[in-house]
Amino acid sequence: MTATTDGSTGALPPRAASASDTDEPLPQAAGTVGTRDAAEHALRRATDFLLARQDTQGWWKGTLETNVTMDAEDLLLRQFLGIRDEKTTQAAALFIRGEQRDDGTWATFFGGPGELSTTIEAYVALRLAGDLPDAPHMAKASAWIREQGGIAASRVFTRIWLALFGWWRWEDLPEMPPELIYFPRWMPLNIYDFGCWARQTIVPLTIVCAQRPVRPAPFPLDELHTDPDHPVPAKPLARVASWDGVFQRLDKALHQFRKVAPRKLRKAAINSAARWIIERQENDGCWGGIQPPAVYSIIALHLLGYDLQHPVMREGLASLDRFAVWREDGARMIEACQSPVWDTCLATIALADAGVPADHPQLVKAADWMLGEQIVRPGDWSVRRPQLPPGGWAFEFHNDNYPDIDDTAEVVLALRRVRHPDAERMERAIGRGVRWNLGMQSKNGAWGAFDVDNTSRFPNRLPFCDFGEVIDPPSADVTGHVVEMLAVEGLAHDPRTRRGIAWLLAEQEPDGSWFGRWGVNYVYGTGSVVPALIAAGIPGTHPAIRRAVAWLESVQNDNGGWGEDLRSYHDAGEWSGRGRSTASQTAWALLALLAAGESESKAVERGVDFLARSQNEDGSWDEPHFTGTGFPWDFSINYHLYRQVFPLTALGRYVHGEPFAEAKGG
Ligand code: R04
Repeated sequence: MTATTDGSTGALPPRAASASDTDEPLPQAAGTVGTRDAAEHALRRATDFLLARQDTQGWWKGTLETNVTMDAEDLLLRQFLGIRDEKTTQAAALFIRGEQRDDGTWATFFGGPGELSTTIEAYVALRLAGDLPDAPHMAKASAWIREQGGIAASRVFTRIWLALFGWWRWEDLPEMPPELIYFPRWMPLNIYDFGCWARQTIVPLTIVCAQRPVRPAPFPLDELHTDPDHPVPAKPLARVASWDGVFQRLDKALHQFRKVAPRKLRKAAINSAARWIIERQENDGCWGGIQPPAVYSIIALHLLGYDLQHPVMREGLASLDRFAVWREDGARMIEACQSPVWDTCLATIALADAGVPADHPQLVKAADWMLGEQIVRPGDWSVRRPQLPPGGWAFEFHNDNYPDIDDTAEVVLALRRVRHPDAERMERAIGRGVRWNLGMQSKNGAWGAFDVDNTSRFPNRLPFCDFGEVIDPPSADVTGHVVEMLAVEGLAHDPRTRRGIAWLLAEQEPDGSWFGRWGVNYVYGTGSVVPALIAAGIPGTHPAIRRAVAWLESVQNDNGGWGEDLRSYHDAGEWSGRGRSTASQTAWALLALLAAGESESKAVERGVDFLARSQNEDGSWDEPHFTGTGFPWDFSINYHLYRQVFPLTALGRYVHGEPFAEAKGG
C-alpha cells in the first residue's frame, strides 16, 4: 500500500491503439485446467479468505484509503488546538513521506498526477514534523508547488488551513456567512440544498470564517508563494450576465456585508450554527461518520470557547483517534470514513453467491449485526420527507443522522440471502428499509445517495465551493441498486420501480454504458444497472442490455480483465472503460455480463480466467488502483475489501448461477 506512482496508468496506449494490458505479469492459465475448475478453486480460496476476516461482532471492515490531506489536516488541527504530540506527528509523517511520488508531489489516487493542494498540505505537515525546506524531498515539492502557482492557486480548504496560521490572508478567501443557517428551506443556497457532506462541512466553516482566527505560525512558508509578498493575483471579473460573474459579485457583496453585518444578528447566527452542530454529534463523538466535518466542528466549537475538557470536545477528539489506522511499520493513516455496514452487506451477498448456506452461523451473525444497525429515528433527510418513517442504514458504525439509500438497498439484498431464526424480525426490518427507500425517491424517478431532490445548481457556483461535489443528485449506480432491491422484493411492477427503470433507460450513455457516481466509473455504473434491469424483468435481448454487453466487450483488456482509470471522470472520450485491469472492476463487468445471460461467452470466460490467474495463494487479490469514488476526480477511495467481495460475487454467480433466478421479473 506504499502507493508511490508507477506511472502505469499514464503508460497505457491511447484508445486508438489495439494493445492494452498484456504487459501485466500474470501466470498463464494452465492449459489443462478448465475455466470452471479454475473458478471453483478461486472461489473456495476467496470464500475462506473472507470468512476468516469477519469481526467477532459480525461485521467486516476493510481499510478505506484516500489521500494524505486527511493526515495533513489532522496534524494541522492538533497544531491549531495546541495538542500535537511527537508520536502522532512522526507516525503521520512516516505515512505522508511514504506516499510522496518520485517527482516530489502527492497525488489523490494511486498512479494519479501530482495535485497542488494535496502537495501543499503534505508539505506543511512534514514541516510540522521537522522536515527542513532544503531537504531534497522538500525542495523538490516546494519547487513544484511554486511552478504550479503556489498557495494562491490552491483550493479554498487549503487556504483556510493556511489562514489559520497567518500563511494566507482571510480577506483573500471567499465568504461563507453564518447567517446562511437562517435561510428558509425554500430559499436558494439554504443549507439543505447542499449535499449532506458539504452541509456538515460548511456549517462549522461559517463559524471559523466569521471569526478569522490566526494562530502563530510555527515557521514561515515563503517558499510556497510565487511572490514573497504574496499578493493575490487579481482575477478578472467574469461578465455580469454569466453565472460566474453573478457569483463573483455576490462574493464581493458578502465581503462588504461582513463589515456591516449587525453584530447581534451575527452572534445569534453563530449560536444557531453551533447548536445545529452540537445536535448532530453522534454517540461516539464524531459527525456524520466522516472525518472532515469532525475536524471543522471541533475547530468551530473551540473558537466559541468550548474547552478541550468539555464532553462535546473530549468525545469529538476521541472519535478522531478512531479514524487512525496504525500500520505495522509504525505509520499512521487517517481514514476519511469507515465502511463496516457497506462492507458487511457486500460480504454477505458475496458469500451467499459463493454458495455459503443461508443459515451459516457467520451469515446469521452478520445479519444480526446489520439488524442492530438499522436507523430508527429521523435525520436531516426528514427535512424534505417529514412524514416518512425512518428505517434506513448508514455506511458507517455511527451516523444515525445520515442513513443512505445505497446502503439500505444493499443491506436489504444481503438480509434476503440469510435464513435468520427470527424471521419476523427480519421481515419487519426489511419492510421498514424498503418503505424508507421508496419514500426517498426523487421526483425524476431516480435515487440520490442521502437526500431527495438534492439537485440545486447554485451550491456548485459559489466561489467557496471549488472542491468536490456539493450536491447529491440521483445517480445511475444508486438507482440500479434500489431497482434491483425492489425487484427482489417483488415490486418490479410497482409504478415507482417502473419510473426508476425508465430513468435508467433514458440515462444510458450513447456508447451503452452508465455513469458511476460512487465507483470508478462507467464499468461500475454498468455493473450496477444491468443486473438491476434484468432483475426487474427486462429481457437480456432488450436493446439497452445488448448495447451494454457490446460496450463491455469492446473495452475488455487483452489480459481478459477490465479496468478503468480515474481520468474517465475528466476525459470520458479517452478513458471511459479503459485502464489497467483490476479485480473489482473485472468483477463488475462480469456481474453485468452474467446477468445479461452471457455466461457461456468468450468474454466471460476470459474475465473469469483473469480473476483466477491474478488471485494470490491465500485467496486474496491485490488492488493498488483506486476503484471507489467520493467525489468524481477530486476525492477517490480505495476500499480494501472491494478486491475480495466483488470477485467472490462474480465467481460465485459464474459457478452457481444468478441469485433469485426463479423470481426474475417479479
Ligand atoms: C459506495 C456507496 C455508499 N455511499 C457513499 C459512501 C462513501 C463513503 O466514503 C466517504 C464518503 C464521504 N462523504 N463525504 C466525504 C466522504 C469521504 C468518504 C467527504 C470527503 C472530503 C471532504 C468532505 C466530505 F470517504 Br473535504 C459523503 C453512497
